[in-house]
Formats: sequence, C-alpha cells, structure tokens
Amino acid sequence: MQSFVGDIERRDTFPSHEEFVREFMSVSRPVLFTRAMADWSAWSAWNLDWLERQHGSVLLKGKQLSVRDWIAKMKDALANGRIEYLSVPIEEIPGLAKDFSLPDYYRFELLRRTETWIGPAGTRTPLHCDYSENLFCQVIGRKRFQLYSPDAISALEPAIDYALYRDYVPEYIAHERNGRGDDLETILAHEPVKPRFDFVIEPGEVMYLPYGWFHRVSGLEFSWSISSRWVTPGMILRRLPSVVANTLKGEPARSVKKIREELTRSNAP
Ligand SMILES: O=C(O)CCC(=O)C(=O)O
Repeated sequence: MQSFVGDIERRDTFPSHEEFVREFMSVSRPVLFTRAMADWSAWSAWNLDWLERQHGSVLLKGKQLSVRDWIAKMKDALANGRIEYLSVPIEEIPGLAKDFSLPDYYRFELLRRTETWIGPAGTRTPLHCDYSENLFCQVIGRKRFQLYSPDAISALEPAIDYALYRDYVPEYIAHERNGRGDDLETILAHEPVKPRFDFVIEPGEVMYLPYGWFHRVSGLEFSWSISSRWVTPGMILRRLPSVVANTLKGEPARSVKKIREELTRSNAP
C-alpha cells in the first residue's frame, strides 16, 4: 500500500503516442504536462463573460437551462453559500471543441468521452475512481487533487461508484448537502491511506490520470476544466468478467447493504 505523498512527475509537452504508452500508460504513471495549451484558443479566449457572450443561448439539456441562466444560477447559489457545478459533455456547447486539441492517444473516437467542468471556488468532487484513461485539462483557475493508486482499492472501496454510494458514504453524504462536502483536512486526517500524490494543478496544465486511480478534486478558484476520457477494447474485455461476476453475485446491492450495516454499527451510541 502507498503511504506517502510524493511529487507527481512533470513534463513540458505531450510525447508521441509510442512514448506516452511506454512511459506512462502501460505503467499506470500519472504525469503533468505543464505547457500543453500554448496554441489553444481556449487558453486565451475562455472566461465566464466570453462564455455568456458566445454561447449564452445554448440549451444545457441535462439542466434544462440555457448557459446564460445557468451562469445566473451559479452566481445566485454562491451568494447564498451553495455551490452550483456544471459538468456536461462538450458536445452540449457546440463550438467549444474547436478551441482545444489533444493528442490522439485514445485511438478510437467512439470509445472517448469529453466533458467540461465549470464552477466557482469551493467545488468538490468526492473520492472516486473511473475505469478509463483521462487527460484532465485545467484551462482556468487552480484545483487541488489527491490521487491514490489502484492498489489502495481495498482501503477505499466504497468510493468506487459515486452514483451508487452517494447515500451511504459519509464523504458523499456531506457533499450532497451543499456541493462542498466536509472540511478537506479533516477528511484527509481520518482517511485509512494517504494519497500517493497531493498537488495543485495550475491553469495551462494537463494531467494524465491513469485508469483506476482514485481521485478527489477541490476547486480553489473559479475554474474551467476539460476531461477527455477513453477506454480501449482491451480494457472493456478485461473488466467484463468482473462486471458479469458482480452482477451474478448480486453486487452492487450486496455492497450497499454491507456499507449500510457498517455505517449503522459505527454510528451506534
Ligand atoms: O474536476 C473535477 O471536479 C472532477 C474531475 C474528475 O473527477 C474526472 O475528470 O474524472
């Protein structure tokens, strides 16, 4: 089990596909590319006023709000001590995708999903892991990340699926209350394992977050990010047996029951 906070590796720019696979993807090693956006128009153009001017009338389908109305809602929430965080597939705001370009490490466009994340200082995405590769691009503002390697899974297991466990895991419950969650230092002090990396991603940086790494994200300032996630056919095949086996065994219902029992026990007087 990892038990220290080390420095995440840093590189200037994106390597070739071959080098990326050899140095990072095949060995599951996170890395920060620090000068990856020099030629992106997103880097010079994007800000909240620009978004409202250029794309204000676009309808955000999931929210049933226009971009303009969502911005007003986010500002209003903030004035009332709540956090309104936007996370949508990039296609929901047509026109954004042409403002940046990422190397085609993904290979199969059909197996890629790109999202954009916009929110004020104080956003929190609780601990979870995704079974996909991720190039996480920090266009505006700074975010603090804690990363835990996949071998921390036995200690962090309830955090695997936010959608499933949001009603049972204390960190998720606190987050659902107001979008901010509990105090970060208190969470870190009580966590069964220490993060492998705990660092701040700066505007202009792109992080490679490998498949299966747990992460928690805190927005330190108004922030606008992009995550480009992808899977390979090999990953789908590798995960298939455990998904089928868990489904046949009655997971995830069994895990939810187990967690509920544990929480009830630990909350007992
Ligand atoms: O930026 C965030 O708040 C969350 C990002 C994240 O969890 C991801 O890209 O997988």
